[in-house]
Amino acid sequence: MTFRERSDHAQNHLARSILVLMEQKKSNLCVALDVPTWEEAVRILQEVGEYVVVVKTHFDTFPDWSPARGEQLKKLAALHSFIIVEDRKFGDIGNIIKSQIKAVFGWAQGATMHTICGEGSLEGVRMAVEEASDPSLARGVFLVSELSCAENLISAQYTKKTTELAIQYSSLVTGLVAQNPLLLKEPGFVQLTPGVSSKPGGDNLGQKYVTPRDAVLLKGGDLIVVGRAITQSPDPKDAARKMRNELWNAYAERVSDGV
Ligand code: UP6
Repeated sequence: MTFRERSDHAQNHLARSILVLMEQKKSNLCVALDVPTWEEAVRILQEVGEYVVVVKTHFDTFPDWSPARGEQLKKLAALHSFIIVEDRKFGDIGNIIKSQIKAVFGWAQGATMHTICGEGSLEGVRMAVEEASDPSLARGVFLVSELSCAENLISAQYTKKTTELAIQYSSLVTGLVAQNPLLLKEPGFVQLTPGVSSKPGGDNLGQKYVTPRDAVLLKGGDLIVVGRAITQSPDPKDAARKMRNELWNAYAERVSDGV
């Protein structure tokens, strides 16, 4: 199915928005905005904004983060038509997740979270969405169900339970952070797949990379996260353009194969 067709199956508003935007921009690229300074972050966004559907942040890595930075991000998102997802990977009890997600929803439409605290944490998300400043805005969470790094501690049972939670809370859940096609029978979810670079391999801290093509065709990724392969390239704009084309071609191949 195409992303457009899948958007009709989405129970979560943010999933629907992302699936529609991917088709509009002909892009399934999410850039991980992992750069050392805010100035660099803004410069990169101005260069790559047109090629990306989602910008993934780690706001707590910016030493001078403030709510004003969030407002600036929102303006850039409106200008270049992208969606902001904060990759804080929250993992606390529902009462705390509620406050954390509510704060992030001031400037981001999506956030990532672990499911280690179970159902209560998703009930916290429900309250955060209901209490957010503009509840009509599309918002949602990605559940971390698998990780890209070597020897991580997530078990098959944990992944299975996380997939079940995604289905149980499908109005709040945008998709899964995953390395395998876990939600093939649930086309309304978006699979966010990191660990991608033009050259397979990894870094010296356990990160593992596959090629853009393998991320889409073997791992079942819909929205593919690329960080350093773009942000540390000598020409981030050109790297983003090439990555967008490569990922979109792989998606087109997948659709034509009927997957
Ligand atoms: N990320 C992973 N692997 C996961 C989940 N999230 O790498 O399983 C995130 C990292 C980083 C980005 O937090 O922001 O994706 C990958 O960056 P890179 O492409 O520079 O390695």
